[in-house]
Amino acid sequence: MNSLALINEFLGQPPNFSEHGLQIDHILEFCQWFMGVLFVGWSAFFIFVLVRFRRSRHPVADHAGVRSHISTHLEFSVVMIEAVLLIGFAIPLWGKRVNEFPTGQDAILVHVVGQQFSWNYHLPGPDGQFGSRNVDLTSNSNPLGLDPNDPAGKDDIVTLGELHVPVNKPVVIELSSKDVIHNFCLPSMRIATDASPGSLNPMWFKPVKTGTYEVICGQLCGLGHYGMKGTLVVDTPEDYQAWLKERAELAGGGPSAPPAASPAPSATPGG
Ligand SMILES: [Cu+2]
Repeated sequence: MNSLALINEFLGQPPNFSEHGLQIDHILEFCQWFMGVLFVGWSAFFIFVLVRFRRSRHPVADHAGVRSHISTHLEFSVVMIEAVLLIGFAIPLWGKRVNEFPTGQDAILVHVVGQQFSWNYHLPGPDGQFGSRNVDLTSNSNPLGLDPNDPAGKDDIVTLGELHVPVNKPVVIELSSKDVIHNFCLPSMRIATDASPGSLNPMWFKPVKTGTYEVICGQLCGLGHYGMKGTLVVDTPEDYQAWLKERAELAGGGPSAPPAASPAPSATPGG
């Protein structure tokens, strides 16, 4: 982490391992310091007023009030700094996240489906095409309801709990949910998006370092919410290909067998 990110670190923020994360950290760190300065300033002013205008010294109220304009200037400065933060930094960064989705062959596309209380991952397999899903086909051995009659879905990879992605490649995730609203949160990648039933919510990030990182659910989604954790493994390109091959072999059960590579999802709280 950036050595200047003292407050971020103090508040327990894990180190950043995504390409865009440093910009978010800078804004956060600046906001923390700015709020700290405002807190100390306003607190000092409050104590000063309590002492300076105490009853024993001012038994009669002064109805004219403050004549100096210093507080107006101070408040205007605070508004200006906040406007610069919002218009100059936060909105452009947000605009880049939502408008500049990576396209083309380089990007990895993964469908992530939340459920109480785990994360399912759906990858297109060697053909690069996602098989269609039908909620009526959902079962313990077919957690995402993959249509066994769709040829595009024959080689699809479905895993539970652990997702692998290659390092230094943009990863686009399309999120949905089987039950309630969850939130696919990758603290180390500085990104999180809601997973809502009935809609496909996109998000993207670019991991810049190999390693194993935590996936958490960022929405209070039920009794087992605290245990709704997953793992994101950022691999070297070789390790990623090996993982893909291994999962594809496990999934390749023939036309009649939908991918059943993952264990049955636990529907019990805390599972
Ligand atoms: Cu959840």
